[in-house]
Amino acid sequence: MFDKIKGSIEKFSSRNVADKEAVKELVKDIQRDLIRADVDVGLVSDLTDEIKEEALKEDLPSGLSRKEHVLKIVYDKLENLLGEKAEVEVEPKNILLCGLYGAGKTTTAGKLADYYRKRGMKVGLIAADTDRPAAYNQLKQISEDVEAEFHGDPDAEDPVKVVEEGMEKLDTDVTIVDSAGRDSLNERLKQQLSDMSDAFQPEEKYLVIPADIGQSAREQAEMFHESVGITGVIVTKMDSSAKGGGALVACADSEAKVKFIGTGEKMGDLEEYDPVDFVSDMIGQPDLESLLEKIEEMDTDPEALLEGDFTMMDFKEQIESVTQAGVMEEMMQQLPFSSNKLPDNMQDMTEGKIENYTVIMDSMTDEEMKDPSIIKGSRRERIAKGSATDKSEVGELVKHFKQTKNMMDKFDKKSMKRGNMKDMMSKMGL
Ligand SMILES: Nc1nc2c(ncn2[C@@H]2O[C@H](COP(=O)(O)OP(=O)(O)OP(=O)(O)O)[C@@H](O)[C@H]2O)c(=O)[nH]1
Ligand SMILES: [Mg+2]
Repeated sequence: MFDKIKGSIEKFSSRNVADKEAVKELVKDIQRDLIRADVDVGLVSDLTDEIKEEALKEDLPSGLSRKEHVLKIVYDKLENLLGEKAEVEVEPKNILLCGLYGAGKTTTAGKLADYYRKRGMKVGLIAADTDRPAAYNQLKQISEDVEAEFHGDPDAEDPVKVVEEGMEKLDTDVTIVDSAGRDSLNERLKQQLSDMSDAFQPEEKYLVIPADIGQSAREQAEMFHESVGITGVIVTKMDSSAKGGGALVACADSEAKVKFIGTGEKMGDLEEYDPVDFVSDMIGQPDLESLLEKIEEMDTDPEALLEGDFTMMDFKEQIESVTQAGVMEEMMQQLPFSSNKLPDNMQDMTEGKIENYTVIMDSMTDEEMKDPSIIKGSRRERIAKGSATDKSEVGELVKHFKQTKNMMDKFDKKSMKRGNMKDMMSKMGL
């Protein structure tokens, strides 16, 4: 789903104008992408209606282009659809895994053990799937792979007894119980999970579900939530199913929240769930970065913006370094993509504009260079006259400076001063 939406957004971004037609097409594309990922049709329809309405009807916030405005709306709506980021505390706890046949419980038990061990916890695994004879060996092997302590009994028939023995034997910070699967959540499974819970007193009860069940994840999550009291969901096989998006959205729409996702068969293939990551990846990091900077800037007091480290003097130096010996062209050539993916304010840095900026800054007083926020009214007029430019160009430069400053204050100032644009670009993930 995420790859597909990314493609649709890229298609929209590469258009010259974000007119009604372009927005309509983007909405149609996203609609198709979401439905293919098995996202509930009702949710898709609500989401795309909202995007269309807000993207076309709302007044444009000043400082944002129509295209940026649309992207921001899409960003917000998708993030909303995908629910909340997981809060995962690394602290001693008992974790009980449950779920239906083949969901990925045993593999996930190993992945969680690996996750907590790498974060300094002493971990133990308990093999409480007494139904399937091979389950014991599978978990034993996994615990050796991830260097976790292990307890199990290949001949045991009562999983509760195995759990109790395991708790006696293991002296671990994080203890994880792998339970048996079923075709469905029947009375026997409910009873077994409830008895194990009573003995084990787990802080976390995670339901493991595979991505390929798509939107029916919602029903399953709610059923387990009601009868077992799960504290979260782990969605596995995100790497091998096109329906992962549908499963994540379905869980976000339920009472049970996604905590981790499984992204492969290896023990390291477990990630904390973070919708922002997915969405940033879809929109494209450089676009998103400049977009969020702009929005942040609009919400901020302009005076406060100028108090940071990066000054107009630095800006001038930086601009001058860019004009030297075609640094700009060289930089563009080294980038792994076409210039239309650059943040707007970089893309606009044509040679002519850079020259103009230099002339305008030459007409500013030291006081104005130190604190460009005072450049208003008559000062702006004087500078425009002195540099034979237009008042609007002076305003544009100040705005451009603020945007750049906002961005620069996040990065290493020294490398900026050296005019090391490449370094800066790599820091921005460009
Ligand atoms: N590609 C991929 N495969 C996974 C992932 N998680 C688990 N698997 C595979 O899914 C299959 C079933 O995994 P198990 O961990 O045995 O599932 P289970 O829920 O314990 O199964 P039962 O105990 O039989 O109910 C195995 O072949 C795993 O390698 C994942 O995130 N990605
Ligand atoms: Mg298993």
